[in-house]
Amino acid sequence: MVMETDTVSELIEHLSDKRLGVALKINGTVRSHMSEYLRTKGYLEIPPVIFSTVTDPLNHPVVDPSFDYDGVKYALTKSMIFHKQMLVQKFEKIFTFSPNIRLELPEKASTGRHLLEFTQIDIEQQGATREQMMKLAEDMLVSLFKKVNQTHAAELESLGRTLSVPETPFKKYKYLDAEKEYGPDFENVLSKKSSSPFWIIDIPLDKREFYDREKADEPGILADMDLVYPEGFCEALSGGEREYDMKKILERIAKKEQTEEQFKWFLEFAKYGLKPSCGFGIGIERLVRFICGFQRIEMAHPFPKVPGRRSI
Ligand code: ASN
Repeated sequence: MVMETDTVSELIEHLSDKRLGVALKINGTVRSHMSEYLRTKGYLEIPPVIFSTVTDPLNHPVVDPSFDYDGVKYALTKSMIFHKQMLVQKFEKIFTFSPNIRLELPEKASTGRHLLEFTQIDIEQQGATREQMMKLAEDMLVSLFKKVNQTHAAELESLGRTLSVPETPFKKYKYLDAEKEYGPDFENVLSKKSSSPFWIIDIPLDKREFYDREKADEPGILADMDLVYPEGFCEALSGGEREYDMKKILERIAKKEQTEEQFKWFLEFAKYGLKPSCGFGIGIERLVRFICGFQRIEMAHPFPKVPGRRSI
């Protein structure tokens, strides 16, 4: 396969597109509003981790970038899940704007919502339940959409976009029920036919990594949630309650045929005891894309890196 390569003239054209200017202004409002919203509720903002000995295995195939420094192998952060779980032991309510590198396979280019480099706002709370965190996400997004409509009415109009403020609580679908009714592509199908964001909950254990907790009353099902944007924009957020039982963590790693060595420093930390927590992450560029109603995510980033393309 011959990969397409970005040219400087394409970059100049992209940087000159008025829609990018709108997206960047809205990106600023998204960050400042969510940051203030969370700080007011007692969440502590922590700096991002760009590389580490341990990162999220992700449960889907990506190319893994890593490097050796002074005899230690480091990976670029795919998500700060383990760092969130470590920090939340001490600081109880945390959030971060976390740059993530996920070198997705070229076929992901067609989704219009994957970038190899993006930022997520990643939140975690000690002792919280999934339901509490779902309410936090709903209220925060509603508050953000109101703010964006107030602050950026003229800009949204210039894009021909009407941003509806959804009613809460958002609709919930159980993963297996949705799959049964709408088939394997249920997220896309439901997203296209919905006019308001909705939740997919109770995700089967094999679909996620060991750090998400199995429901006590439903073996094989995780206390997880994904939020899906309407109008075909698809996934907005993923998260869940975390596994804190060391025995179960080790069983889940073995079940996936992963090695304890892969997660060594997190597992050593976990031996001191983990408290229950729950959290989620929202991709910022996907959120900006949804707010602006862009067909593709590239318009939400000045230097978009698209799977299967040689980017500048
Ligand atoms: N941020 C997600 C979470 O909190 C993890 C991820 O991005 N893979 O569950």
